[in-house]
Formats: sequence, C-alpha cells, structure tokens
Amino acid sequence: MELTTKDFIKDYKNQFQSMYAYSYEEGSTEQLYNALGLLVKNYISTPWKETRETYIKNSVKQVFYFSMEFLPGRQLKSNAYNLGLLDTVKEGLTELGLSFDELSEAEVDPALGNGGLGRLASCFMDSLASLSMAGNGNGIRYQYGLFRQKFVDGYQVELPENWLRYRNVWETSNDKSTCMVRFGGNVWLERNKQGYLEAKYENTLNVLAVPYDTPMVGYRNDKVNNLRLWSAEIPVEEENNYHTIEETEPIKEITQVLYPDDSNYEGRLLRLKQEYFMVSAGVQSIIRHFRKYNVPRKNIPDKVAIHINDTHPALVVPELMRILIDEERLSWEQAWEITFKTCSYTNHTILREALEKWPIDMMKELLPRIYMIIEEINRRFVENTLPLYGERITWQTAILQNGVVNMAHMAVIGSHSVNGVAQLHTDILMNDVLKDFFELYPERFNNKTNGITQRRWVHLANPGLTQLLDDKIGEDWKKNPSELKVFKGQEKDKQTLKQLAAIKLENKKRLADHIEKVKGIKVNPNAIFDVQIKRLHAYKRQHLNLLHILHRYLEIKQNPSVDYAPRVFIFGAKAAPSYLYAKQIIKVINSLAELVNNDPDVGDKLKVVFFENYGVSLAEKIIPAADVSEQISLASMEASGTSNMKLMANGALTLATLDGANIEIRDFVGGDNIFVFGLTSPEVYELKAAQTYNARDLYENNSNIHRALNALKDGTIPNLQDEGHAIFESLVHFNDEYFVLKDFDSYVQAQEDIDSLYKDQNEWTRKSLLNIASSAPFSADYTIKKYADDIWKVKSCAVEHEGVQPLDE
Ligand code: 7GP
Repeated sequence: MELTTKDFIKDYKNQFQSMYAYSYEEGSTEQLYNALGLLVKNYISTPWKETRETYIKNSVKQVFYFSMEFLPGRQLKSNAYNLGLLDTVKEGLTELGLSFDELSEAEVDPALGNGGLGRLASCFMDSLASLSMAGNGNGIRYQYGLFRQKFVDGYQVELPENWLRYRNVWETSNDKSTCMVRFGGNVWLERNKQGYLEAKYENTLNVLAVPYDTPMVGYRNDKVNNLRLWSAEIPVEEENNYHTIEETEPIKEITQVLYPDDSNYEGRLLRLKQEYFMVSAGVQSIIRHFRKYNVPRKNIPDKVAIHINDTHPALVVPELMRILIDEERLSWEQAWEITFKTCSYTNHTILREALEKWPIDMMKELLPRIYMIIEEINRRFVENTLPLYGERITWQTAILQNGVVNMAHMAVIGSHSVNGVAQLHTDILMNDVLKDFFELYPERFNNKTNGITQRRWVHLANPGLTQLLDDKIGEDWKKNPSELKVFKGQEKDKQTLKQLAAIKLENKKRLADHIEKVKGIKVNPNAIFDVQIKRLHAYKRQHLNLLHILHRYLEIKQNPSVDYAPRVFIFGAKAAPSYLYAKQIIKVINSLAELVNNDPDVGDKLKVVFFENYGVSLAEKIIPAADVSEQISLASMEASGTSNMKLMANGALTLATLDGANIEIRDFVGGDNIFVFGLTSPEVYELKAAQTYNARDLYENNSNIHRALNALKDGTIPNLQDEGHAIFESLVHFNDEYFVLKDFDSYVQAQEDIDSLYKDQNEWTRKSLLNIASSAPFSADYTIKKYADDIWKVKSCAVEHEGVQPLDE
C-alpha cells in the first residue's frame, strides 16, 4: 500500500490524540504502541473488507483451518512489513523521536499454543494469505496463554500469562456473528408433523460463543484473511439466571486456559468442552453463511474445506452431521457424503500417549446428541467393514472401543484425506500407527511435509541475511523461494562468504548482548552457538545434549588443554507442568550451567545458557544467531520438526538423527552439509522388536558413559536434590526408553566433527550458504500449495478493489 512519511506522521498524531486526548510526546511506551497498532489496523481494514467481499462475490472455495492452537507471534512488525509500510512507519517514528523497535517490543506475544502444532498453524495462515487463498483460522481465544516460565533455583515455575491485561489491538469482537453452543441436558428424537425425526433438548447448558477476528495480512498482495477465535460468554437472555460470580464460572472457564500439554493427552472434561465449543461455533458459522447466501447444501464440499489440525477438532465430523441432519433436514447418506468430502485430517504425532481417547460416559453426558451420532457413524462403519475385512481389522479401527471414543479413528473415518507432516512420519502412519486404516483406505493417505514462512523467519528476523540475498540474487526469492537455489552459485565466492560470516557474527553479537542482559552470562561471539529450542520431552532428548555437555566438561577438567572449539550451548524449552521428568531435566541443565559457567578451568570453551520462557519472539532472536541446530530426537519419534527448517534457512548447520523432516533436509542439502548420527528409524524398530537392548551394559562397559552418568549423582553437579538420580535411573534401571546411551558415542563423534569443521571458517560458511540456498523446499508456501492442490482444491484468488459490491449486511 502507498503511504508517505508525512501522511503517516499526521495519521499517527491524530490516532494517538483521539485515543488518549493528549499529545504522543507524553505517551507511555504501551500507549505509543497501542496507537501504532490501531493505526496499522486501520490501514488493514480496507483490504480486509475488500478481500472478504471478493470471496463472497466470486463465491470462491474457502478453507477453514480448525486448530486448538495458534502461535502468531508479535504482529505489528509483520503486518507493517506485509503491507509494505515498514520503512515508512520506521522513518515516520524516527522523525517523531520514537523508536519502532522499542514500541514493537511492547507488544505481548500471544502464546495460544504449546509448540510446533500451533506455530505451524500460524505459518499456514501467513502463507494462505500471501498466496491469495481464502483461508480462515478457527480456534479459541484463551484468556490465559501458555504459562510464563520462570526459573527459581534452576527449577521451572509456572506463572499465569495474562496476555489480555492490556488491550489486544489486533482483534475485533464481532457481536453480530455469535453462536449458541449447547452442553449436557436430555436429548431425544421425536417425529414432527412433517414426519421428520426432530432432536429435542431440555435442561441444556447454553453458552454464547463470541467471535474475535484478527486480520491475517498477505505479503504485498492486498489480501487479508481472517483468524476467528471464540470466547465463551453467558447468553444475554439468560443473564438473569446467574446470581453470583461463582455461578458464571462453568461458562467462563471454557475459554480461560490453554492446556499446557503437547504430546500428551489427559481426559479432562473441561478440555472436551473446549473442543466441542470451538468446533460447534466454527461449523455453525460456516453453515450460517450457506443459509444466508442460499447455496444448495450439496455444494458445501465445492465451497468449503474444513481441516482438522490433529484430533482436537475431530468433533467437526459429528457436529457437521448434526447440523446437516437436525437443522438442514438432509438424510444420513446425503449428510455423510458432504461431511466426508468436506473434512480432512492431519496427524502430528505418533506418541501413543498423545492420541485422544474420550471415555464414552463423559461424551454421552456432556454431548448427548453428538454421542448418538458418533454411535451411528460407528455402527455403519462396523456394518460396512466387517463383511469385507473381518473381525480383527474392524474392531481395531472402530471408533468406539473398550469404553472410549477413539478420536483419531473418527477423524480418519470422517475425512477424505489423512496426512502426516514429513515423509518418514507418513510412512510410519501407514505402516504402523494407522496401518489397519491404510489397508481400508489407502487412497486417503498422503504426505505433506511441513514448512515455515520465510517472511517472519528470514526477512524480518534476519535483515542482514535478507539484504545480502537481495544484493546477490535479486529480490525474486522473496515472492518465489525457489529462487534461493541461485545462491548456490556463490558458494565459492570469497567475498560473499566473508559477508555471510560477518552477518552471522553480527547476529551472534546481538544475541550475546541479550544473553548478558537477561542471564548475566558473558559469552564469546566467536564461539560456536549451538541451539536446541523446542518443547522439553524425553523423546526430543535434551538429556542427550546434557550428557554430552557433561562429558565435555569432564574432559576439560581432566585435560584443560583439550582441543575443543569454544562453544555456547543454548536451550529454550518449556516443560508441561505435570511432566516431572522433563522438569528434572531442566533443573539438571540449569545446575550444570551454574557449574560450567563459573569454573575458571573452563573459560570460553564451554558456556551453557538456558533461556526462560521460550516462545516466538525469543526464537526470532536466537535463530539468526545459531551455528548449530540440534535435532536429536530418537529416530521415528519426531513427526517433522520445524525449528530445523527455520535454523537451516538462517544458515545453521544441522546436527541430526534421521528423523522427521531431518531426512528431507539431508536430501536437499546433501549429506556433506549436515551432521548425521545415531540409529535410523528401521534400526529403532528392529531394536525394539528384538528386545535385546541393555542400557546397563553400556553404562558398565563404556567409560565415557560411565563417567558422565556417575557425575549425575555423585555431587559433581551442585544444588541437585534427586534430579540427577532420576535421570540416571531412567537410563540405567529403566533401560533408557529413548536409546540415549545407544546413540551417545555417535553423537559425541558428530560433535567433534563439528569442532574440526568450525576451525575452517571458510568451509563452514560455505556449508552454511548451501543450507540457506537449499531451504526453499521448506517454505510453508509450497506446503500450502500442495494442501491446496491435493486436499482442499482451492486456488489463488485475485482481490478486486473499489467498486466491489458489498453482498453481506
Ligand atoms: C508437533 C510435532 O511434535 C512436530 O514434530 C511437528 O513439527 C509439529 O507438530 C507440526 O507438525 N506436534 C505437536 O506440537 C503436538 O502437540 C500433539 O502434537 C497433538
């Protein structure tokens, strides 16, 4: 969009004054930020409106991405950037004596997700808008985001993240689009005068779903999509039935907290309420649109694609059936055909403990009508499957099993497409986790390897690299990431390599300053910055990283002149509050950091930094400064990973097991430009099947392992209670579920290879360049194009400006 600095300055002064009734010169940082955010939102409002009108006018097919989690990160900078206004805004503020960077740091980072799944949803929203595709997000406006993590004595402590305490300038509450969601009560079917079976309800708990819309701004294409987050409120007409604050609690609590668990499932009633609340409101608002424009219901699959982001929104299947049958009066067969063609499902984990299974009794009581429909879906499924595939497959794939509703089974049965998020992960779904379904419906299965948006993770997070790329290969890569491969041509250019190394060093200096500021630790910017940033989980093996650091420390103590390249090990990770083992790992890493960072024998050779409260904004600071990307999950366990992609795009070299998307990263960048170690996925499967693994043997016979493990419990690491013992026990007594000890030697070897290579700065930077140049396939734009072509069948849509007739209202 076009805007002069002069106009911006005028607009900004007016905006500030109209909000606060005094001059911006007297404003606090928060006020200055709020005024700027609202002004940028004003600029967005026209393309936002026009986009919506264009979709309606052209009746384009729209995607609704249903997700319990979104992690958009701060939006001021990215919105201004995508609109093409960032430079103007920065200049204007400078003229007013204000700093854009300072103002943008005042924005609270909405933590409405746990980790990879939520961040992927936000990368997808960015790509959908940037590709001019009609893509809407549907989720929950949690009053509290993921907990704020603090370390006290090295222990994780969880504090509430009251992100809405200050106003959220990006959202618009949309009172005219509320929906009613019903829970509990009695439900029965009654034949009415026209002969229809009608669902009758009594004594239900009625909850008003209020939508809050947030613009999702496309990159320089005047396209703005919608992220709709629902908040639970008391229906106005029922306000008089509530007499005390306590009585209103059961309603308000529905959208109060985000469950701070990824990769784990707990059958909590409130969580089921959240899932149905979000699903029902989302589906109702879609169908309302069809009623309004009088679109024949059978055309729904041509006009709408509903995506089920992991099983959390899988109730979409029975909810859509309910509305089509009970409200739209379609037959079961018609409703099923529409539902099945409309829905698609992505699985994000193979961890058994993450697969949702709701007790039937709970489902029946909370969602009686929905449960009736699930029963019927299951009955028909069994009826059709049994004669063709026999007992074993039928009962193993049924939705209702042993007193529970299996949500993954419902999602697969109710969707025309089922995908994993990296090739290996999809293979594992087909051959293991969902193998019986693969036999029933091979045509539904497909792979969609994850991707990330370069706009946030390179253009904005790493302006130095972005400028270098612009200078060396032109600006086309920004719209068309495949152009990045042209950068390979510079691999031998000394000048380019020097510039690239200088940019990395600058980024590292900036991070080093930040480390000193927030952690009080002085680190050497010329050291290798080695980064592991992701949720804390045993399968991700932060404790393998920990054991290696401990090993290095002990080596240095034994031989102070050992030839290690200086290294800073950087961690960012939250542990689920109930996940004791993960919290113990955090504590041990923090205590080890304490020991290592203060030992004069160690000096620059080793520093350990564990950031508090890892999230999107912190990732934006860390990633551009990384040299080494730790992707060390046990092969077969990490569905894809996405920090691997962000780090690669910023020139970090990957240290990886052949797991998730690491395999594809290796394939694109070439085996010489990545450090691979450890068991492969087939080897892991084999070793598990053979049941011959004996971790104690490794402890007893491998001197490095022996020494490091002993140091966990002999007082070497200060200030531990039993945390070191707990890790020791899990590895030695409980036979090391994630084969940490098995992979230890090859991990240590790979780490030494990293040291050797780093000594040859030219060669290191050349490999770094090749990583950047090979990162295009991991652009979310490509991922989204594949979803759009293969699953959703949606196309890019040019937005019409001016003179578009508003059809809605
Ligand atoms: C994550 C996976 O662990 C990660 O490998 C993947 O890159 C990411 O999804 C995006 O696909 N899963 C979750 O965050 C999660 O909560 C449990 O999964 C449902």
